[in-house]
Amino acid sequence: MKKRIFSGAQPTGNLHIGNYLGALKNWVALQNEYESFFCIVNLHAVTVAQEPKVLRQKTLDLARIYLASGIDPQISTVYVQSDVSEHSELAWILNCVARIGELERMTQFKDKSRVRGENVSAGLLVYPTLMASDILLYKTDLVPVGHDQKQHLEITRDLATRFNRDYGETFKIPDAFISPTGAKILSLADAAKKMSKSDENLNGSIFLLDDADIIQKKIKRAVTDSGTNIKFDESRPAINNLLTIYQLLTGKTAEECEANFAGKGYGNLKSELAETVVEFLRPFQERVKQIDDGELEKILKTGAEKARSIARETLKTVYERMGIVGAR
Ligand code: AQP
Repeated sequence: MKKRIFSGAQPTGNLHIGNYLGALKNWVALQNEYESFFCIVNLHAVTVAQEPKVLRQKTLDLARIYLASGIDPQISTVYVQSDVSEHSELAWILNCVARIGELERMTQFKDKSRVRGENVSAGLLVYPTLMASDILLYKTDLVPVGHDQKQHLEITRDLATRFNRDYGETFKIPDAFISPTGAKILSLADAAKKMSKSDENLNGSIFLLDDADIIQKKIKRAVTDSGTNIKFDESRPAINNLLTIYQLLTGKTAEECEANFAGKGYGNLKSELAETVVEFLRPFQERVKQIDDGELEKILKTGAEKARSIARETLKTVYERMGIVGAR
C-alpha cells in the first residue's frame, strides 16, 4: 500500500511563484510515489471576507492551476473542500479538542489579526483545526507545504495525539514535508517578508498568470543589496532569493548557478532570471487556458466522491469513539 499525502491551497488572490515552488512543484514530484489528495481549500478562504462571485471563479481557476502544474487527476485525487462536508464536521470536533491559548499562539493568526484589528473572525482563530481536519481525515502520512505552514502542522500533530490519548488510537500522526530549497520564497520588493498573495505591494510577487512584460518589470525592480558577487548566501536574502528561484526553475545545482553568474553583475542575473521565469510560465499559462470546463467539473466530482468515501470512514470512527450517536 502506498503512503498518503494531502495538501491544499486557498483560492484567494492569485497564486504566485512562491506557492508553486514551495508547494505545487513538490506535489507533482511526489504524486507517483504517494496516494495523493490535493484540495482547493475554499472554506479556509472565507476566514477573511471574500466576494462570492470572485471566490466561485477563483476556486475553479485554482483547480486549473493544479492541473496545469502537472497534477495528474488519473493518479491523484483533486477536489474542492466544501464538496466533502466531513472536513467541517471533523473541524467542529477538533475545535472541542483544541485549546484557545494554543490557537492564539499561532503566528499566522497573530500576524493576520494584527493587520485586521477588531475585524477578526472566529474562523481565523480556528483555521488550524480545519487544516488539521483536512489532513487527519485521510490518515495522511506526509503533508508537503511551504515553511509558513510548519506551525500549523505541529498543532495538527498535537491535536491528533491528544485525541488518540483521550479516545483511543484513531488518527495517524502526519509529518510535514518541507523542501530544503524553495520553502520560503521572499517578496521581490522586501526580502524581510515572504512572497504572499495578500501583499498589497503587487511588485513583491510574480503571479503564475502574470504576462511577460509585467514579469520583466517586477524582476528588474527587485531589491538587491550592496554586494557585487552572485552567490547563495542566507545573510544576503534578496540575492539568495533570486538565485533560488533561478535554481528551482532551471534544475541546475547551486554550483552550476554560481558558475553561470561568476564575474557577472546583478543586471545579468535579473535579465536571465526574467527570461527563465517567462519561458517557464508561457507553456504553463497555455495549459491553464486549454483545460475544458466540462472535463474540470468531472475531475472535481470524481475527486470529491473518492475523498468523501475515505473521509466518511474516519469520521464514523471518531463519532463512535466519542459516543456521538444520533437517531438515524
Ligand atoms: N512565499 C512562499 N514560499 C514558499 N511556499 C509558500 N506558500 C505560501 N507562500 C509561500 C505555500 O503555498 C501553499 C499554498 O498556500 P496557501 O494558499 O495556503 O496560502 P498561504 O500559505 O496563506 O500563503 P499566501 O500564498 O501568501 O497567501 P496569503 O497571503 O493569503 O496568506 C502552502 O503550502 C504554503 O506553505
